Amino acid sequence: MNYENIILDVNDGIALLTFNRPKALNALNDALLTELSQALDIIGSREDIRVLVLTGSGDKAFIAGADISELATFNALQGRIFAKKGHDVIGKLQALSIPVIGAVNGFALGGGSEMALACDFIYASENAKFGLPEITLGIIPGFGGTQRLTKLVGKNIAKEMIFTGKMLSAAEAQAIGMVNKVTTPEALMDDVMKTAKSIAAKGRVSLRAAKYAVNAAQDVDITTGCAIEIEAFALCLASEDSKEGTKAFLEKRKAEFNGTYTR
Ligand code: CO8
Repeated sequence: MNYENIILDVNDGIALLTFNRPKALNALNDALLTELSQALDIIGSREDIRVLVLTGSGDKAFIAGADISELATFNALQGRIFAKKGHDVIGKLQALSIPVIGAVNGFALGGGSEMALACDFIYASENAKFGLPEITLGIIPGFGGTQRLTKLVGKNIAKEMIFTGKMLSAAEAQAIGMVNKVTTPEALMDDVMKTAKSIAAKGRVSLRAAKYAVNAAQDVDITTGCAIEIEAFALCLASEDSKEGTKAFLEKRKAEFNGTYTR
């Protein structure tokens, strides 16, 4: 499929999706969100894709937010429709059953931080900047930032970031738990791909079950979460991968997971 605002490459089970509007620092316009939604449908339906990595084109930005030139023309109803579209697409990203890594290579502001927050985890380059500066535009985060940031870092830190609109360095974002690892810009993609390859070599069923159970921890009480974990654990035992993983250990060799859902 040909895209104008994103680039999708798949190699060895790893999909690399690059936001590609470098002249606008990869800002999210309506057309980009439509293409992203289509690409996520394709990624979600392809059994050969084990991990998704998101990054921005150029060396300056991951995503500098929603496209302000588009935003400036919206009335309240158009704003509602656009916010809903962003929520639907970012919700689709979060709901992917495969692991998603955000490779944040520069500005991740507004909708850019909100996109990154829907990834399973984030690696960032030293020049990355995170923030929800919407308040400086007289609006508030509209692609899930008030919710996902608050759940991740707690309400007081989220409120300070949202009320002030201030930017955080990659190191500051790591200190509050938004970022797992900070690297040099040159090392970012190598580091992300190394982790992506390590994950892609694991069992597909157990990865899916692990993501499902950890995501549940965000939304349900501990009793329900533990019940979900028990069922997800049991499901793993119905996979070829669990047979291969335990057999390989006992035979003192590396497991070769074939990723099948069936037994
Ligand atoms: N939208 C559109 N264009 C942008 C955006 C953006 N978010 N960010 C940068 N650009 C464009 C600039 O206009 C400029 O274009 P041109 O060269 O044609 O003048 C080009 O990218 C380069 O940008 P700068 O010259 O500004 O580069 P600097 O290095 O000086 O500054 C910054 C970089 C700090 C990132 C600066 O560009 C900036 O502050 N950008 C805006 C950041 C921002 O406020 N983001 C939040 C947007 S609102 C949002 O995300 C809401 C999400 C929910 C929406 C819900 C919908 C209803």
